[in-house]
Amino acid sequence: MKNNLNDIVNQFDIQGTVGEIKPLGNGLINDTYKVSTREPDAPDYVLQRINDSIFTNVELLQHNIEEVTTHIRQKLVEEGEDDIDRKVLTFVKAHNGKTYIKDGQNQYWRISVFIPHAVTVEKVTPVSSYSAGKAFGKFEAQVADITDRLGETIPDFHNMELRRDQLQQAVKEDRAGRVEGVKPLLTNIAQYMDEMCLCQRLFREGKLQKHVCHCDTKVNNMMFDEEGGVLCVIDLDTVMPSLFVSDYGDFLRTAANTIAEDSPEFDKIDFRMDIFYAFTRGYIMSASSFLSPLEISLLPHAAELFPYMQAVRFLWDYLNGDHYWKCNYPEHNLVRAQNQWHLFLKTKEHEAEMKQFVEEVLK
Ligand code: GN1
Ligand code: MG
Repeated sequence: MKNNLNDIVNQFDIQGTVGEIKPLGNGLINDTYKVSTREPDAPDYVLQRINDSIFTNVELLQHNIEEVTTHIRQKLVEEGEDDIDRKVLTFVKAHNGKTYIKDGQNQYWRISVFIPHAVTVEKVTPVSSYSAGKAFGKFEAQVADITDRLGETIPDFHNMELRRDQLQQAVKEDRAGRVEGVKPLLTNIAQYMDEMCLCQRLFREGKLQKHVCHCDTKVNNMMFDEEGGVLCVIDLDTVMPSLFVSDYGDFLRTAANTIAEDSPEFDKIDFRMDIFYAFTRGYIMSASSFLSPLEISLLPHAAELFPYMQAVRFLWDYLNGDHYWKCNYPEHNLVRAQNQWHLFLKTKEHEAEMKQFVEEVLK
C-alpha cells in the first residue's frame, strides 16, 4: 500500500521527499491521506483519491477547482492579503501537466498543499453558523465573476422543476409498488409545487442568473486558524454554477433542523431560528455585494425550498426502489422524506419572521 501511494505522490511536482503517508479525516466520498515530507521547510500535502463513480467527469471537476482556486488566489494577492497559502487551497501539478493523474487501476488522484495550524469544527452553534454564513458568502463573492468559465459537474443539481419531473415519473412507473402507501404525502407535496418552482420560472424569464456556488455548505467544510478566525472554504468538489438558493438553503436545511434528517421523531422537528438569524446575518454581510435585491428578498424562500426539494428527492428514490441513497431499512428513504416535509412545514411557520429579519439586516 505504502509503496503504491508513494509512487502516486511522486508523479506530482511536490517539494521535499515523501516521509509518512497516513489516512486523514472522515470523508465518506473520497479517500484522503496526509503526506508528510521529511524536510522541515517543505510543506506537507493532502493526497486524495477522487470518487469517479459520483463525480464522473473528473476533467471538468478539476477544471472547476483549478479555476476557482487560481482566481481566489489572484484576488487575495491584489487585495494585499498576507498568509495567502492558508486562505485558499493550492493544487499541485503532476508531471502530466494536469492537477490529477490516473493510475494503473484507472483510479484518479490529486494532491493539495496541507494547511498547517488549521482546524475544522463539527458543532453547529450560532457562533459557527455566523462564521459559516460569512465564509460561504465570501467564497461566492470571490468567484461571482467567473461563472461562465465553469461547468455543471452535476447538471441541474438544484433545479426544482427537474426534481418535480423525476418525482412524477417515479409515480407513473411505480417500480417498487410503493405509490399507494404514500398518497397523502404526495398530495401534500403537490399543493406547494408551483410555489416551490418559483426560482426556476424567474430563471427562465431572465430575472435570476446562475452564479458559482459551493453546493455542499456544511459547517465542517471551512477551516479555522488557531484563534478561531475563518481561513478558507474547503471540499470544492461540488463547486458549480447554480441559482443563489443553493448555498444558503442547503446550509439551513442541515444546520437548523433540531434532529437528524433521517430521524423518525417528527414531533421533535423544529427550524432553529437562532441558527437562521446567525447564519443569515453572516451570509448577507459578505454576499450582499453580489446578490440582487430580488435574490436577497427570496432568501426566506430558499430556506423553505431546500427541505421541500429534499423531501421530493428522498420520495423519488423511495418510489424508485432506493437506488440513490444508501438505506439501512426498507422505509429509510420514506422516513427521510417525511422528516424533510415536516421541516418544510416548520420553515413555513417561520416565514413572516424570516422575511422581517432579512429586511432588518438590510437596514
Ligand atoms: C447527498 O451525501 P452528501 O451528504 O454529501 C446529496 C445532497 C443531499 C444529501 C442529503 C451529490 O449529499 O444533495 O442534500 O445527500 N448529494 C448529491 O443527505 O446528490
Ligand atoms: Mg462533502
